[in-house]
Amino acid sequence: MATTVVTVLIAAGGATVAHASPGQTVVSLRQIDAEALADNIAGRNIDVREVEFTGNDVQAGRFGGLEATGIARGVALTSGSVIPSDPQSPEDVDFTRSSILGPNVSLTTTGDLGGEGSAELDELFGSTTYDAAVLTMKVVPRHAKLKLRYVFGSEEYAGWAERDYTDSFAIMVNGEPCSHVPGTTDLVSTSTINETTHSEEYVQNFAPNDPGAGEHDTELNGFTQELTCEATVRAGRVATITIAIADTRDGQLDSTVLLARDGLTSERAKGGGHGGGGGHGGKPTGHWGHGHWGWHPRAV
Ligand SMILES: [Ca+2]
Ligand SMILES: [Ca+2]
Ligand SMILES: [Ca+2]
Repeated sequence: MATTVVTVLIAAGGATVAHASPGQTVVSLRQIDAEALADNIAGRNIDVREVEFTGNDVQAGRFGGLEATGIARGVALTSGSVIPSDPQSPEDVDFTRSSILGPNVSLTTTGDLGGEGSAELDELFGSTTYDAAVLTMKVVPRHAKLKLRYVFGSEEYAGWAERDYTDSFAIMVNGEPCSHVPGTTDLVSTSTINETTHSEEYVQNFAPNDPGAGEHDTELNGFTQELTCEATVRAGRVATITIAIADTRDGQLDSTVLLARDGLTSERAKGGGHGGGGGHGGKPTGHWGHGHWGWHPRAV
């Protein structure tokens, strides 16, 4: 059995940080609550009313020091773990290292948590999902335009995405997906933004068989440029924002979304137009099915 040497540091504020590059921090829902996540994301002209998180506590947290990803501070949701495992803990057997903290030491970072998928993502992507992390926020925006800044990243970037292991991710506003590849109605995923498709939106962080060659100080094998979800809502009325991410086909190789601190904002719609980013491109997904869960070994 391989032996892993892990350096454990106690950061200011008592947060346990292991295997992180200097200046990088993350605290999971083991230490803070879902309201703290919503407060971190909520920016100008947004009033948070209700917050709910579904998933394992290690699948969501607040991070700092990740300038390398384009989003230095904010909230991460992942199909693995945002925190490294505690080597002393008998509980932390389903994951090893953080899906976000740098550097990129492995091309196969996995939290295989045995968690349920998301029926909504199953339907959107047409395949069964596992280890879903879902943050739902009811907010009151001051104006009719809603924006949310994010970066999507994944361990599936290093060969598996091309073999149909496209993990599932969506940001929805009042049930309408808005996490589109810029200028299209395609949902952002490893299949729609990668080395060959919309490569202008893609940042690769590895060389084959040599993760240490990645220039960006994060565990993510690849990630998108900063993207913005834009939706048109009713000013002064409650809007429901759902951010969901999950593994597809099996529970392995983490996919992660980083949401910018103060990145959820509301603005006046300009010139009476719809701003081009409104959610008029698709049909509401109103049907909720039953999630399935389980996992299958993958040779990695
Ligand atoms: Ca990695
Ligand atoms: Ca997983
Ligand atoms: Ca995966």
